[in-house]
Amino acid sequence: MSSSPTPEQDTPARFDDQELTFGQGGDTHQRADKDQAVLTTAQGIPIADNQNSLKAGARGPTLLEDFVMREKIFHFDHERIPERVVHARGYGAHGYFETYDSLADITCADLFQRAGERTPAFARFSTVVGNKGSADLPRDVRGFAVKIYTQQGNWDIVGNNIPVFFIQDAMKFPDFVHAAKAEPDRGFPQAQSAHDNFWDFVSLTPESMHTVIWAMSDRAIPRSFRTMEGFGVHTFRMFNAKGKSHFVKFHWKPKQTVQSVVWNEALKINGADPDFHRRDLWDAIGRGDFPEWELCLQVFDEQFAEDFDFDVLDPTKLIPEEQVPLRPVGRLVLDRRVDNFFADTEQVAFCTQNIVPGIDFTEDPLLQGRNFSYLDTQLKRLGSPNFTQLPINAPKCPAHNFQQDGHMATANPTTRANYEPNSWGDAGGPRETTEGFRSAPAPVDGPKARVRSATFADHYSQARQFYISQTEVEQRHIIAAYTFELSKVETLAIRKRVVSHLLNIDTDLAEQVAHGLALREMPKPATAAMPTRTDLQPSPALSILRNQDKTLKGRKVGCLVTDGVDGELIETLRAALEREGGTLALVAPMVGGVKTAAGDWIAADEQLAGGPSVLFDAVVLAVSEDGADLLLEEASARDFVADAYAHLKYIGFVAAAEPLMDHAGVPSARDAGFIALSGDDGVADFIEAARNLRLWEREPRVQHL
Ligand code: HDE
Repeated sequence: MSSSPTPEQDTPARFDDQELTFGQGGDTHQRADKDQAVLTTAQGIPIADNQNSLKAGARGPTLLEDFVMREKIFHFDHERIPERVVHARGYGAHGYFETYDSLADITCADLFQRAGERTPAFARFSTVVGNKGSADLPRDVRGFAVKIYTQQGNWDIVGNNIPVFFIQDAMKFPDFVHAAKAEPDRGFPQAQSAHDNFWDFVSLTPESMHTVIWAMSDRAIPRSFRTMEGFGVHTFRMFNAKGKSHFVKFHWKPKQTVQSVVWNEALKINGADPDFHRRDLWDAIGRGDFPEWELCLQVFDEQFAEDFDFDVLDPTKLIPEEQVPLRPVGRLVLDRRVDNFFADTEQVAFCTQNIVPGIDFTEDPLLQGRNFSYLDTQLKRLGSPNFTQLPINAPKCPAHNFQQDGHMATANPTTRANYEPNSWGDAGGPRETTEGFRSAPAPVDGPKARVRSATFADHYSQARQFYISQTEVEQRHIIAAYTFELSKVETLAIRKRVVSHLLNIDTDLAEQVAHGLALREMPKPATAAMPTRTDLQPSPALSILRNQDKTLKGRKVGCLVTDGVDGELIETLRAALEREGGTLALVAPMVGGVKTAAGDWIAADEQLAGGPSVLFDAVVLAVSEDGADLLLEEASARDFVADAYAHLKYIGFVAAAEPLMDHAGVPSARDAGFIALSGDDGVADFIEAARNLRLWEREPRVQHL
């Protein structure tokens, strides 16, 4: 198997010294030399001219007999496959799952039996609402899907980065998705929930209120795929060799710590680098900083399920970690980029029904509907039931059955028997095993009916619990997010209807959003199927900021440099950051680089116009006096500083940068987020401060709405 190229290998070694010949019309011909593959058609016929179609005369019509061109264009015409109806935009990577200890007490699933065993895995992260070509940072739930190629078949945990979902019954999924995606008459907005249809639907669907408040929190604008939690959402079952069954919920905890961006930054990142998240994953793996998540289980029994405040089959509810602590059972490490985006990330086909012996479903009505949907959608998307034979989808353990034929069949049986039972003995093909998948014998009883269980009726209590578990900073962000989104809603009645629900969650939240919308009249609280419980205690685990590690590991610092920069300072900074596990990117007026005060040349990573500060976790202004002077006339330099300030970033600076900071509107009484790089400890002080990632105390000075 070929390994991913290192960053240096990304550029072809022979770039500068290729042999070129030119044809009659000046067209370029690159001929294969002895070490190079020959260009052929799909049928293997060598191609002499890849520049010109076959014509009757130099200026005449193209001939139908030109099979080389026809095959080339035919294939191109069919390059696209349908994008995913949801989660179209995504990015994946390979890696492995490592089991910590035997979990035999809980499950007989093969991958959990042997401590330290590594099982190959593939993960795909995604946004939900946007089309395949949309940007990485809309306000949206993120998909977090993992395929683990176990020795007893593929197990897919097709989860999200938010532990609950908008609806309780699969029956409502098409309505929800239609309402969230672009409005059908106008075909926009793209990748946004900030529009009438989304808010109309959710405000008429009170069960969505818990997930909506998560979506209005910073969880919906992650800094990186690497800094997201993942959740299986539904309650699943696990059972051990003796048949003893437990309920479980799956959690992925990022080793990189959870981190989000701020909303104004997200808006700008979408313009500056729409591929921000995929590039980040690609880069991290390329530099050997392999992202890692710990798989943790919440394990509980029927009795707990009976006693718990909510129905464990209701996917709009979570179980606070304080009530059922997480049990770490293994880790997922992503250590290999895809060799080809289409082959792996596009063609990977996740399915909630890919489950292995020892794990089972519950009757969660959303999960039950998903179990139908995924296989069905893959057939449409990949065009053949043989998508399971594609390398990314094929199990890595032996797979034998009597399925046959179909479009693009590549794994074809060679034996006579294509049915079972048969009397062909050893030549008769595969047989059943007593070790095979069995469903947990959960009793099922009841009349057929289209009903929603009364135990699903509390729609507000956990939304309130989520809100009161947040820090004040996070609550402010939630208020601002509702205000932003509802300000894009044109219909006043919908804005009011949402506020009427917020009144059932938290009065202050509702009032602040109403104020932000300049609602002249406060609506009455929405009619609630069940009153909001006020006895649920805050769950600190639900807050990002209460749990964030202070670290620059895996983070990127952007340093603005000009000619005359202090080269030693840059080297000290680079070395200090590398010790932290972070990286330094130099942003210069020209990408070729700058000349240091000592006359050395240092190459830049970004040109200023394409390297705004939104791309970095912290910034340094290392300009010279002359350089700062020139940059005073450069709008992108002003934005670099003004945005870093507005986005609450730590800013290291040299004295020569002061005029630039004044020009960018930074108040002259610099706050604790500004660290002078003068003196011996300047760089160390900056690193220590920047580990905090954001100076939240600054926020009230830069944002009131
Ligand atoms: Fe999905 N979902 N979903 N979903 N979902 C799909 O399958 C569906 C739900 C999730 O990276 C589709 O291959 C229904 C919850 C992820 O390839 C489709 C319902 C959760 C991905 C589908 C849900 C998810 C999908 C579209 C409600 C979190 C991307 C393309 C009953 C636990 C996987 C595809 C990837 C993709 C159906 C709700 C996660 C149409 C019917 C809840 C991460 O089959």
